[in-house]
Amino acid sequence: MQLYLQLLEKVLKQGIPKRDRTGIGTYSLFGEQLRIDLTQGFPLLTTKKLYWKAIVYELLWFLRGDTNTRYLHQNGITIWDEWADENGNLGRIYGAQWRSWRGANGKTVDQIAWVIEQIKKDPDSRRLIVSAWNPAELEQMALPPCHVLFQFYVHYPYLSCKLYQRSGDIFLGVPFNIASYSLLTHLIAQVCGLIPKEFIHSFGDIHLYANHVDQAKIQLGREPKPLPKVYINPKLDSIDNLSFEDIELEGYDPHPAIKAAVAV
Ligand code: THF
Repeated sequence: MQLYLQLLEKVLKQGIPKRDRTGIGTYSLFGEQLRIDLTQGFPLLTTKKLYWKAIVYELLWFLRGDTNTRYLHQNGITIWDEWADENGNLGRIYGAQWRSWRGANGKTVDQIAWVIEQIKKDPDSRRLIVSAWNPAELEQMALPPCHVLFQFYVHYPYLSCKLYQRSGDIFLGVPFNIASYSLLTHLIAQVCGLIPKEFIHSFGDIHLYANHVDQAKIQLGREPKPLPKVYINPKLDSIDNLSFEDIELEGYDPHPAIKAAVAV
């Protein structure tokens, strides 16, 4: 994950001071991109310990079409609590848009089922897209989507994925986002009979919060370790049968976690 560390250093050194919605203040760059080779190991940061269980359950939660923190809580995950209302609801965020986008005449679109079907039926399609950015429903979301749109690309027997992220919290969120979409690429590849190849991560505003600067420097002083590997149950044939046990992480031996406060 040298690429991530290089980008972290670049944002730290070249980011422009910028005010933001949360009032904390950031150092920010616009239009950066990471191109991650998924055949060289799984891109889970080794220079600090990431909470893998939270990454997996959050993705399973999106894929269930769920937008209430209950399921996350049942699995001990609290990363969405700051934005939820008193009943744990987050409104029409990722899960709702991925699995039941509301269209005209009350018709809903299951974008995940659709994109899997298209990858199988028409792998050369240039429309293998899932969008969480639904302008008509932004006001019904606790937080407008940060990871806005992703596209798959089949170069048989490989599958690649590109994500456009409008806003990226480089110290806290981005390592989660990289792992989450890399895992999604592994999962979609498995159910489509393909091999994960590249994850390309494009950013709009990528920023380091002013209260994460010391943590970023600690991390940059650490030596990366060999990447872990992820194995998906080879019998998994549908995204709707997916469970935590279908995903196995092997060989993750990171440096210790580094605490940082999340900006709300
Ligand atoms: N808002 C901000 N400011 N940053 C984000 O990364 C972010 N998200 C989601 C929505 N809004 C965001 C929420 N995802 C953590 C990780 C991911 C989150 C929110 C918080 C976090 O605090 N991680 C800690 C420890 C987690 C734990 O142990 O419970 C970490 O050290 O990684 C990004 O999409």
